[in-house]
Amino acid sequence: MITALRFSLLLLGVSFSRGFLNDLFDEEEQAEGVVQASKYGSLWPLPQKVQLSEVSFKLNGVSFKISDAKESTAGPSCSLLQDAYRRYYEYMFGSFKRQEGRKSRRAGPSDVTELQVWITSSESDCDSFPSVASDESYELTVDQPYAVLKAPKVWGALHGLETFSQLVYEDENGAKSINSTTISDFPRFAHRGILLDSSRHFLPIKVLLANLETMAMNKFNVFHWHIVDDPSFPYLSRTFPQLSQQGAYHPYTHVYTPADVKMVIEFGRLRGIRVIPEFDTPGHTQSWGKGQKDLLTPCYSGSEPSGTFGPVNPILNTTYDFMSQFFKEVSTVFPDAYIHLGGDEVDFSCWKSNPDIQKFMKQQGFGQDFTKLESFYIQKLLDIVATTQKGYMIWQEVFDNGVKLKADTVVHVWIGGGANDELAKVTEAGYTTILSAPWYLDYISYAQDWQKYYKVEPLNFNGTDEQKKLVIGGEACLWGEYVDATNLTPRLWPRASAVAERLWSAKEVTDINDAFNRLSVHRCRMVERGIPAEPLFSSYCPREYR
Ligand code: CP6
Repeated sequence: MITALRFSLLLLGVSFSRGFLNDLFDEEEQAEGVVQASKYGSLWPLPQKVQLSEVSFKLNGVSFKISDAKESTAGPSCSLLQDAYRRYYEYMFGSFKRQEGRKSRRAGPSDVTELQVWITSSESDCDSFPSVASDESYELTVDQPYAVLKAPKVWGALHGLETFSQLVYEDENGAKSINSTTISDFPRFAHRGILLDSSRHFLPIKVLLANLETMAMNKFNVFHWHIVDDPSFPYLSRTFPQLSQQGAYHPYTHVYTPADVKMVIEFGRLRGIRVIPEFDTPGHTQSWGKGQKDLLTPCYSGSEPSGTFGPVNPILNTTYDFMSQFFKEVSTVFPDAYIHLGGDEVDFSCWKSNPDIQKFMKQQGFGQDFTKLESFYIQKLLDIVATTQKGYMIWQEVFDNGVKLKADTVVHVWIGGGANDELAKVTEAGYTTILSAPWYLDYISYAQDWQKYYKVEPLNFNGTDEQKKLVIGGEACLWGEYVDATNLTPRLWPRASAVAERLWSAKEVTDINDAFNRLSVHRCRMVERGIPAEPLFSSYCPREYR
């Protein structure tokens, strides 16, 4: 009985104080790990400024509307917003069909009958793609009879709709309720990403879309699509269709067609999420070699070719002709201003074994320093990609090897040991950077590892304020060796939610117990929305996954 009560109180969330709960629960119920009501309800990630009051209003699903404010610069023609209104209406009240059976009730004096969405900037960005510079801020006032959501751009409005939906709870009679609230919110970091790997295992479009949807629930705004790698090449290139014909696990069932890619990009855009593809070279390219003759370096065993292949062959003109054509296509298929070019973990043993490479090294005066050869390749690749008008992101090794980078390059820090020193070095050199080293979610362990991700402070390195401004965010990485459609979603959520709050909320938001209480309910909300997010600890949800 007391446990059932505890959860109905949780749903009530903000309308009861801690004192009330402390009186109600005995010692055992206070044991560590028991979910308690946070004064911030189930808000996740926690907004920058929240003022909650005890005054509560009812919401009537039959009459409640989300509408464009009269003064808004985005109206009924903005399908991004209209789609979002429909999505959030359904998350709050269920689909229209489910409503039909219910008796309609007239709006009462204590009702919030409408959420008015007001885009204030003359350019709403409704038909644009999000970028690292997008304004994601919003202000939300919940009052009677209207709630008002004000945002300069549609991107802030999307986040504000999610926040509004997180404020809605059911009272003891199951009536939808919301408290009088004022929120002013914006992200701490501009780049808040998730890396998924569709090469080690093919990830069906359905899985990618479900995760974009969940990213929006957590205010993530970058999908880093590590689309190809050694094991398979599922990207269907119009220019080089043989790459996936030969390099995918299956040439029709395990590929992303141009239409599939378009769908992922638009689904993301409608949720304020950028899609940044990664085409990692010169290492991690075994699958490329199957469909593109002479692209990879032949390895030698003594004086004979061994029949195996190494990284991209950096000494042939044909390599650069291929890369030019390939990245020209990629730059038109993916609208984001950035492409991730990889450059990590290049294995030099094959290059060392090859007599033609050795000869080239001598000619160039590289000696035995193969990082110089690696940099030679990357430098040419970066120049090629720069002609497509795209910016690029690269893994940290490219910076470490001293490659000359464009000023707007994003250096991606991933190596666990010394990540803080690396951030200091990269920002001292004046480059923008994002952090992934502490957020390798493919590593699993017993117990609540979300707490480890949560406790990371990305700016804990030695550097000036100017340097710290160059840390534009981070990404949680879920590499694909041990995940496919069967287990990806529960492995990612809610563990990635810990990273979401670290990248969105104020630096001072570090109370791990409060985080546990809010995240437990946030996780149940994801479950209720059909996302099989794994539990944090012993607990139950009012509406379990089925
Ligand atoms: N694949 C690619 C990987 C990894 C990287 N790049 C990786 C390396 C070490 C760990 C996890 C993942 N699987 N292309 C490094 C960025 Cl611990």
